[in-house]
Amino acid sequence: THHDGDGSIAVQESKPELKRPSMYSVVMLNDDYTPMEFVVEVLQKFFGKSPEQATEIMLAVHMKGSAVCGVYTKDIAETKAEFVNQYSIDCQHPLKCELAPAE
Ligand code: TYC
Repeated sequence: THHDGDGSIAVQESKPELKRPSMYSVVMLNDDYTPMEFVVEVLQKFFGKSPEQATEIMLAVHMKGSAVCGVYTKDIAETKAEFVNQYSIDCQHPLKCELAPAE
C-alpha cells in the first residue's frame, strides 16, 4: 500500500500470473539398425500407445526420418526421452529420442 499523488491510498494488487507451461515434443529418430518390433515395444511401454498407434508412429519415423511420440511439459518430456535412450542403450540398440519445443 502506498500514498498516491492525490492523497488517496492505492493497494498493490498482486495479480496471480498463471502462465500455461511451455510444452515439448518427444521426437523419435530413425536409424538403420534398431528392429521395428523394438520401436513398437518402446512406444507402447513409455508412451502408452496401442499396438496399432505404435506401429503407425514407428512407420512414420522409418519413412520420414522422425516423428512426434507425444507432447508433454518439459520435465515429463525430458524424463520420457531419457527412459527411452537409456533403455535402448541397455538393449544395445541405437534408437534415440530428442526434445523439440512444441508449437
Ligand atoms: N529403420 C529401422 C529398420 O529398418 C526401423 C526403425 C524405425 C528404427 C523407427 C528407428 O525410430 C525408429 N530396422
